[in-house]
Amino acid sequence: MRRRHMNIHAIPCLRVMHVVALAAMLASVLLWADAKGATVTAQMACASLARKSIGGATLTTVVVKANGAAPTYCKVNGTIAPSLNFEIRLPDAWNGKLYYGGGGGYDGVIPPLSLPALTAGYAEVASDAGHKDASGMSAAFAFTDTFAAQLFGSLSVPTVMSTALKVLAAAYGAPPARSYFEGCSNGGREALMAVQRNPNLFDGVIARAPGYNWVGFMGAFNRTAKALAAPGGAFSRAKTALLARRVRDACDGLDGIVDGVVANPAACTAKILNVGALRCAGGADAGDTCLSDAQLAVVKAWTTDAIFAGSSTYRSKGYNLTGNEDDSFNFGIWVSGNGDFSKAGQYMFQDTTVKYYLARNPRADSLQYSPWDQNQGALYALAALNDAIQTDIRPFIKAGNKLIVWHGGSDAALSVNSTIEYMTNMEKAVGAENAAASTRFYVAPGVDHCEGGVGADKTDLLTALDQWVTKGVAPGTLTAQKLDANGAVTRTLPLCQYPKYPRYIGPANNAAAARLASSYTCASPGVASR
Ligand SMILES: [Ca+2]
Repeated sequence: MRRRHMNIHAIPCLRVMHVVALAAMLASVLLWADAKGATVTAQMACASLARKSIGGATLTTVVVKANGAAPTYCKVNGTIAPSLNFEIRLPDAWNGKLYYGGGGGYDGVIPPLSLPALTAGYAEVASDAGHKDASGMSAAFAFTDTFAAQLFGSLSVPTVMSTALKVLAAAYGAPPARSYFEGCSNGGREALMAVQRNPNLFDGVIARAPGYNWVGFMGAFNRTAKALAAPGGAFSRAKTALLARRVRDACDGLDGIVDGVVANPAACTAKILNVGALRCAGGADAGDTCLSDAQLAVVKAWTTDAIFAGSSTYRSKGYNLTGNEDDSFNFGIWVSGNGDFSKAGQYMFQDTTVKYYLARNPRADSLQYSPWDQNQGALYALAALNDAIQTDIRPFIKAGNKLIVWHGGSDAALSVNSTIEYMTNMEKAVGAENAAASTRFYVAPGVDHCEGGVGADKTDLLTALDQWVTKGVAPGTLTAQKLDANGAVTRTLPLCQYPKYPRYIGPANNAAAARLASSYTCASPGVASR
C-alpha cells in the first residue's frame, strides 16, 4: 500500500528540513550500527572529526586513498599546545584496536605509518614528541625548552594517548578494545618508559632495540669517539672488513653453519677471537692487513663495558664482535664513519647530547668533554628525563599487560648486551614467575639496528602480542624472515627466546635447507655445534 504524504519537494524550506531530518536519522542509524560493530569507513571517520576540537587540539582530516598495500584511511592531524604534533590514521575497516608507533633518534618528526598495523585494521597513533626537527638527530630542543625536554623524555606518549582515545571515541562511538605500543631504538625506550611510568596505558608493548640507558650509552658513544679521534685511531672500510673477517673465520661455524652470522656469540670468546693477532708489527699502522695499537684501543673501547660515577645505572655494556661489522648499516654508519668518525651516528648523538644537555653550550666540543661524568648535576638531570631504567615493572604485569622485547644481535648502534642486562635485572626484580607469565625476550642473530643486516630481521611481533593479549596464547619460538628488495622471502629462521639461539641441524652443504627455519633448533648457548 502506498502511503500518502506531502510533496515536500515543492516547498524549498521543507525540503531542507527533510534533508536535515534524513541526515539525523541516518546518523542515528549509523550510531546504532556502530554499537553493533558495523564498519565506520575512513570517509565517515573523517567527516565526523573534521574541524572538531578534541582534548584541546583542533583536528584537520583528509582521506588518503588506498595505495599499493596500504588501505584507504582517514589521516587526522592536530597539535596539543604548545607544540606536540600528532597524527592518527583511521583505516577503512577498523579492527577495534589502537596501535601507537614510537619515534626514533631525538624525534622531531611524525613517524611514517606502519603498514602491517594499518592493513591489519589498527587505528594508528604517532607524534613528533613535542618539537620539530627533520634530522631527528638534534637535542637543541632540550636546551632552552624544559617542557619540550619533558615531552621527549616521558610525557609525549601519555599526553598524546589521552587525546587519541577521545578522538577514537568520537570517530567510532567507543574507545579501542585494546591499545598497543611498539617502538625501536628511542621508540623502544619510549616503550619501556610507558611500561615503567604508565603501566595501565597499554595492554601490550613491544620494545625493540630499546635505548633505555640514555646516560650510559651516550657516554659509551663519547668514549668510543675519543678512541677513534686519537692519532692513528681512524677505522677505514678496509680495516673494518679485516676485523669482520677475523670474527667470522673464528666464530661463524660455532652455531652449526657458516652463513655469515655468528648466532652463538657466547661461544665466540675473546680467546677464540684473538683480535690481538691482527696487531701491526710494532703497533704503528702498516696498511690494511693489520690494526694499529690505536685501532685496537678502539676495539677495546667498543667491546668493553662503559661505567660512570653517580649511579649504578649509568652504564652501557660492551658490544659483541659479530662478524657483521662490514655490513652497510653497521660499524661504518654508526661508529667509524668509514674513516671519519665525525660522520658516524654515535659521534653525532653524543655530540648533540653534550652540547644541549650536559655542557649546555652549543659551542662545546664533545671530544674535550672529559670525563663524561664530570658534571653530576647534569648527568642526573639527563637520567631523570630520559632513562627508562626501572626494573620493577610489577604494576604493569599485575594489570595483566604483556611485554615483548626484541634486539638485533649485530646492532652496532645500541648494544644487545645492555638489553640482556636490563631483562636479567627485570626478571630478578619481578621474579621469574612474573617474568615468564608476562614478558618475552628475543635476540635476532645477524640483524642490525632495528632492521637489516645479514640475518632474518622480520617477525610479526604485533600479531604475536595480540594473540597473547586477546587469546592468552603466549608466544614461544617465533619465525623470522629475510626479504629481498621485492619483498619476497629469501630465508626463514626460528626467532628463539633468549638465551637460546638458532643452531643448524639440517644436512651439510645444502643451501636450500640452510634457508629454512625447519633446519634449525633453538639451542642453549655454548652448546658445541656439530
Ligand atoms: Ca653461522
